[in-house]
Amino acid sequence: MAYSAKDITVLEGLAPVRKRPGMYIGGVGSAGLHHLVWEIVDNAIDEAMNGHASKIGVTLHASGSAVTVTDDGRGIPVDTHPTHKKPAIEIIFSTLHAGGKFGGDGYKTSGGLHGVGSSVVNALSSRLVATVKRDGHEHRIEFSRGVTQGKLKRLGAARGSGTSVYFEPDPQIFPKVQFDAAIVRERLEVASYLHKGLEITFIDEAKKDKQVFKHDAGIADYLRVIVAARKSPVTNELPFVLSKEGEHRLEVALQWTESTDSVLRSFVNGIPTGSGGTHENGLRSGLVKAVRNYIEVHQLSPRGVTINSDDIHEGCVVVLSVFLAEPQFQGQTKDRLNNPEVQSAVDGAVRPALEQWLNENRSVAEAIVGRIIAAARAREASRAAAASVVRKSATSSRLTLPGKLSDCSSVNRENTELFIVEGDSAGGSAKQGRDRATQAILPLRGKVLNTEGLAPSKVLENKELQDLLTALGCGMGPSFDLARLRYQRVILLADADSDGHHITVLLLTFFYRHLPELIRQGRVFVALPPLYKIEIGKETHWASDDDDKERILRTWRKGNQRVDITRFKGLGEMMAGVLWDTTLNPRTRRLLKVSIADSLTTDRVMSDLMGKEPSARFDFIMARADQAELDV
Ligand code: 28G
Repeated sequence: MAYSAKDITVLEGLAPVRKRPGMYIGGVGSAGLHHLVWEIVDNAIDEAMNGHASKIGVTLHASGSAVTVTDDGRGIPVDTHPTHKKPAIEIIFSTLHAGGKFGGDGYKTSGGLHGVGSSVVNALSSRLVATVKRDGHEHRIEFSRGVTQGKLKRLGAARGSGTSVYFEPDPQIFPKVQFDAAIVRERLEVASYLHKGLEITFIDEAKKDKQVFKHDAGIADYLRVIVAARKSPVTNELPFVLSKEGEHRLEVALQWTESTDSVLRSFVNGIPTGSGGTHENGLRSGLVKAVRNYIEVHQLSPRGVTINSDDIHEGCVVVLSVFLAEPQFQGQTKDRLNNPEVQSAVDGAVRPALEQWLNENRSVAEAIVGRIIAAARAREASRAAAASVVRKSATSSRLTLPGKLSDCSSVNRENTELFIVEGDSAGGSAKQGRDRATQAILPLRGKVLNTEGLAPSKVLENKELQDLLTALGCGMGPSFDLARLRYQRVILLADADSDGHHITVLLLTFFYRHLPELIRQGRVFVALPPLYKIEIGKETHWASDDDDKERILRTWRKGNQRVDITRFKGLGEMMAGVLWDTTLNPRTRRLLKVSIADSLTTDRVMSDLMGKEPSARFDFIMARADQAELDV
C-alpha cells in the first residue's frame, strides 16, 4: 500500500499532555518516566511486526537521563502534508493521535497507546531529535517540549532506511529524570522473547555494557529461563508449546514443576498484563478441561480424592502471549484484559491442542497426572491437619512469647494475622484499633538489623529478630517448619514515609533471605497505611502517596470544591478507629502480597537490596509494590 501524508488524521495539540501527563503515561514517577522508553520502543516494534524492521537498538546515554532508540524500518515519512504544509514526521511528533492508526487502515499495532506515543514522549521531553534515513538521505528534526525547533533538515546522502529517536525527559515534568538501566534491560529482554526473531541491542553507556537479545524460539525460551530460575525439578521434561496465527494470534508455553506455587506470566501485544484478564481465564479453563478430559478418557481418576482446578494448576509455569487488534483494559492499573471474546478463543485453542499433546506424549502425561493427583492428596491431608491445629500460644507455650507481643485470642490459626509494627507508639494505636480475636501486634523498636549476607547465628543474636521468630513460631533454617507458623498471615506495617519504606525493606530482606518459604507460600504481606486524609465535600478519601493523592483530587474534586488535606506524621498519631478503617480492617484495607519474581527480576531486586544506597532500597519497595498482587 502506498502511503502519503494525507492519510494522517489530525486531532489535537500537545498542551493537554503537559498539563496532565498522568493521563497519558500513568504518572510522573519512575513507572511514568520509563513509559516514555516503552512508547518509542513500541513504535519500533510495530515497524518490525509489520515486517519492515528486524533490528532495534536502545542506548541509555552516560548521563542516565537520555535515551536513543533506533530501528532499521522504512523510516518515518518526511513528505509534506498537502493541507498542513508540514512534513509528516513533524505532524506525527507534534500532534496528539496523529499516525493514522485510528483511520482503520489495517495498520497493525503492538499496543501501548496506539501511536499517540511519539507525540506524548515529545511533549514530555525537554529535547527530542528524530533522525530518519529514507529516499537516499538522512533527515533530521528537533523539538523541545513538543515545540519544533527549526525546520526538518535534509542532511547528507545515506544508504538504507530506518528511524532513530533521541530524547531527554523534561525535568519540569518528572521529579527524577534518571532511568534505571536494569528496568530498561529487563523489559527489552522480555520483548525479545515475545517477538521471536527480533534482535534487540541494549547499550548502557555508563557501564560500557552492550547486550544483544534475540530468541528464535520465542516464549519457549522464556519459559526455560523462568523454570531454570525457580530451581525446582520439572515434572514434564518436555514443555508444551502452542503457537497460533490468525485473528487472535496466540502463543503459549507451559511446564509443570515440583514447586507448589504456580506462575502465569501473561502479555497482550507484548505488554505485560495483570492477573485475572480474560486471556488468563481462557488459559486456565482450557488447561483444566484438557487435563480433566485426559484423566477421564484414560480412567486415571484416583479413588477417594477429587481433583480440583487448583491441583491441576499447582506447580505449573505458564507464559501466555496474545495479540489483538483492539485490546480493552480495566482495573485500577488498566492492565487487566477485558475483551470477552478472547476468553473463549484462548480456551478453544489451548484445550484441544493440550489434550492432543498429552495423548501423543503418554509418558510425559503420566508424570503430569501423577503430580496432579499427589497435589490433590496433599491438599486433602493438609486440610485435615489444619482443622486440628490449635494455636499453641493459647495453652502451653504462652509463657515463652515475647512480652511486647499483644497476641490475638483466637485458638484457631485460621484467619489470624501478625502485624509487625515499627515503634511503640504506632504499636499502641494498632493495639487499640485491631480486632483482638484475630489480629496480633508485635512492635519493633528502632531500625531493624540488615540481615543481607548475615549468617543465621548472627541473626539469632539480634533481640528484635529473636522476638519476631518466637512470635512466628515456625523456626528458621534447618529447623523451619511451616506447620508451626502461629498465624495465617504476617503483615508488615510501617509509616507511609521513606523511613517506613526502609524498615519494610529491611524486614523483607530478613524474610527473603532467612524465611523465603513464608514468601513463597504467600504468607507475607505489606500493609498500605494512608499518608493523606482528603476531605472533599462530605466525602473522605485516603491516599497512600502523592500520586494517589493527585489521582483522587483529579477524580473526585468537582470544579472549585473545597478540599481539606491532612498529612499523617505517622501511624502513632492516627486515631485507632481511623487505623482500623484504613489499614487493619480486612474488608476495607489495602494490602500487597509479597512475591518473588523469576530471575529476570530477582537479579535486579537482589542488587538493589544489597546496595548500600538507601534510595535504591526505596526504589525496590516501590517497584515491588506494582508487581505484588492485591490481597482479596
Ligand atoms: C526508532 C524509534 C522508534 C517508525 C515508521 C514507519 C512508518 C511510519 C513509523 O508511518 C504514518 C500511519 C499509518 C501508514 C509507514 C513508513 C509507511 C511507509 C512508515 C519508530 C503511515 C507513520 N513508510 N517507523 N511510522 N503511518 N519507527 N521507531 O517510530 O499508515 S514509526
